[in-house]
Amino acid sequence: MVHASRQITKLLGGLVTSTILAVVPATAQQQSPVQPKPSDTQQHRTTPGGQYQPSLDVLGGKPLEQPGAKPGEPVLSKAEFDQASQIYFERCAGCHGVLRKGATGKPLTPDLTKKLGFDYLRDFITYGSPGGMPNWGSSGELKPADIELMARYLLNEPAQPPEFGLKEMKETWKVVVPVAQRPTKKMNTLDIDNLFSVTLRDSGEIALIDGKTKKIELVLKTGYAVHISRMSASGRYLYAIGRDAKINLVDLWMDPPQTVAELKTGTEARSIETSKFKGYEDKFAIAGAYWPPQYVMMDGATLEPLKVVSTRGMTQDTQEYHPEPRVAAIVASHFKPEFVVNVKETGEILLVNYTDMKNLNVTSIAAERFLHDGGFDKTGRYFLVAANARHRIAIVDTKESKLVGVIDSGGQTPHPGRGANFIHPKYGPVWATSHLGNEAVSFIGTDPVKNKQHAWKVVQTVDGQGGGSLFIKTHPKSGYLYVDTPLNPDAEISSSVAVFKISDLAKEKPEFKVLPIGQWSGISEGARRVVQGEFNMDGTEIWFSVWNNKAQESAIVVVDDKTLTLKAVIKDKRLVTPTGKFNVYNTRKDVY
Ligand code: DHE
Repeated sequence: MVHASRQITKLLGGLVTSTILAVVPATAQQQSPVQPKPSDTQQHRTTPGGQYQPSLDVLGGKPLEQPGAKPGEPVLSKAEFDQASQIYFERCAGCHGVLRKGATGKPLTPDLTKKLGFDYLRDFITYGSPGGMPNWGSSGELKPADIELMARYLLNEPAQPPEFGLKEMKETWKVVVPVAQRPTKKMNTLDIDNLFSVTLRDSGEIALIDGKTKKIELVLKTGYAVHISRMSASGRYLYAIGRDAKINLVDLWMDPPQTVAELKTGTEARSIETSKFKGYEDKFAIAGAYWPPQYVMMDGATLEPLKVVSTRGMTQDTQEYHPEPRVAAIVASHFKPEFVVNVKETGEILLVNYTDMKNLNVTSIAAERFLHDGGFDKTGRYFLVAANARHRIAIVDTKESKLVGVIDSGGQTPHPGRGANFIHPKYGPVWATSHLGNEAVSFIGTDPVKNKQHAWKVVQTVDGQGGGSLFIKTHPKSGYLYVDTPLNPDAEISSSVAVFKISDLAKEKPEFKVLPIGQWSGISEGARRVVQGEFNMDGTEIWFSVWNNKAQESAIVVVDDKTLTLKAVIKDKRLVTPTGKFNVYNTRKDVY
């Protein structure tokens, strides 16, 4: 499975213990002053939550300037440095940070690593720890020579990847079709609102698939491994962002739709959104970056970068400086001309007002660290976001611009995607999340007016198939709640989804039905991970990706929502590694 190794990235979690002893000069040959505890080096299995960490794929492939070795530090040749940097950014930086200052994993700056010494580092990388550090050596993921190299690399100063400001962005900015040359009305016969934009992860493309005929209308070249697609408020424009922070702006009115502008907003990115407040429809776009840590606001029709804002700053709780707080989910407020920007490492939720970019007005809400993904409640007023490594959900009132609260999610490592909204038979309107770390599926009351006693509480948790869930989905017209489990270690579980009947949720132990989506796809090879359900526009069918690696066959399986039976299988040699799917209408209207 292509992404398995990329996601097993939790390196050295729990490495720096409180038992750091003496300061000693470090060389590759010296004896370690501290030895890993036997319990720390025992063979362990990395949890799905531990596996699902960012791999900075693009930074890993970029040339970096090598910091000179200080006296006592092991000297690395240029080739060794380049190889170690690639391993570090692809597998370690997601947890330990680009600058090694720590994130969900411990800091690994030389002042700390030198105290631990070469042997300790080598053994930890080899055996991992039950605290979350993968056993890179004993699992066979890294060879002994790579591990020795990494232990030496960590005794040196970290390399600082380059910044990416307005000047660099402007150098990448291309308006392929100027606004004046674009059509003034829809020129094609496509049913735009029922189109699905499907990420073809490993081919660097998106496919536009008709929601009714299931025909692939178009495959468009994009940046590297598009993460999400979002639509402008009118539905005319589609924005896709690659992991390499390259944005493609597609005009869906053209015949055929085509990329009309491009821009790179950094080196690594995962999020994009467009202005939705009345009077600002289609006007602005915003992209968040993992590296450099910043967000960028752009003209909605041309992608001209207008304002770049760094997210470097203090953590919300301990108020310590963090040099690389990544930008995770971004949504557009329906109540104010604001973007809701979630900053992972500082735990601040920023309400960025886009009416005056020169005198930028940002409301900074101290929420919880490790914000990742989330969505609105059914009224579109409250935004619920997972602070995944803290097992909590932060809730923001976008009308009043304030924090409603931060609550325990009811499970381990919540991962809602955008979540799922429905009327619970006992508790009224709820928003749901599943979890990466265990089988819990939690329902949080979202109606502070008619169901005040249940609002902003986990009113119920039910057991799904197991841990390793990434996305949960329903639709206002559906009577079912679908929970995927693509990262579960059991192949049968990762290739199927659990479905709860919403009207059964009042029962003490609601049962779920398992849909064997991988099997329904008719594909017999590969892991057939089933990921991210997405409804069609009228809420009658739900589409799942059957995600195999690049060399293998993948598919999209369409399920009839009324009967929970197989409706169609979309197979095509162009469907390379399909992952996220974004129905134009549901995405632009925040229907989930
Ligand atoms: Fe995602 C959403 C980050 C791995 C598929 N992913 C998001 C969002 C963030 C994010 C911040 C929310 C965007 C928003 O709402 O503005 N994802 C990350 C990572 O940092 C992580 C853990 C590791 C990495 O290196 O990227 C990661 N994500 C994955 C995958 O491996 C997935 C399954 C396949 C892939 O294509 O890479 C994946 N992420 C998705 C999808 C969404 C998403 C499909 C949008 C879901 C939705 O319904 O809105």
